[in-house]
Amino acid sequence: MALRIMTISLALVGLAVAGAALAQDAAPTTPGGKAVLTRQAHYKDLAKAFGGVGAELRKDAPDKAVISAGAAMAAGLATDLPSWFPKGSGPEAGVKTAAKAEIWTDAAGFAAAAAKLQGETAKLQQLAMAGDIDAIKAQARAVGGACKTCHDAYRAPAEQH
Ligand code: ASC
Repeated sequence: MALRIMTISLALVGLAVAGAALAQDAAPTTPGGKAVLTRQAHYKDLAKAFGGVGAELRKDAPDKAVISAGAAMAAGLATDLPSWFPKGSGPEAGVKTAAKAEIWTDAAGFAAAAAKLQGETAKLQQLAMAGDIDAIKAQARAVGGACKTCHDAYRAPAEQH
């Protein structure tokens, strides 16, 4: 009897935990929460565009048209990137986000990091159109460096996402 009640209690606790997890993953309704999801979708597009360039560069005969298209997409997204961080879309948004508070408390530093990405992706786009694969590869590394510099300072480590 006691065991049975305990089993039922444990099952209820399990349901409550699952319910809380569901509640946390439910679509956000606040502007900040919505902005987090929009931002994450933009970053997926950016990773796909830049990742596509990298994948093409690793081929024996990279397709310059594919590289140019990916570089143009990445440069366009980088231009928009500062608008993905409205106030209220940080750790206080109430949804899971890796965006650190420093994005807003160190707004000048973040703006500089975004400008760096814009410069490096614009350069990648130009070199992609020029078509020298070795130069494009070197510049792709510079873009990756701009991603990393910003992530190191302004994005929480993966285990905290
Ligand atoms: C990518 C991607 C990133 C960056 C980063 C560079 O392709 O999705 O977040 O490059 O890994 O350090």
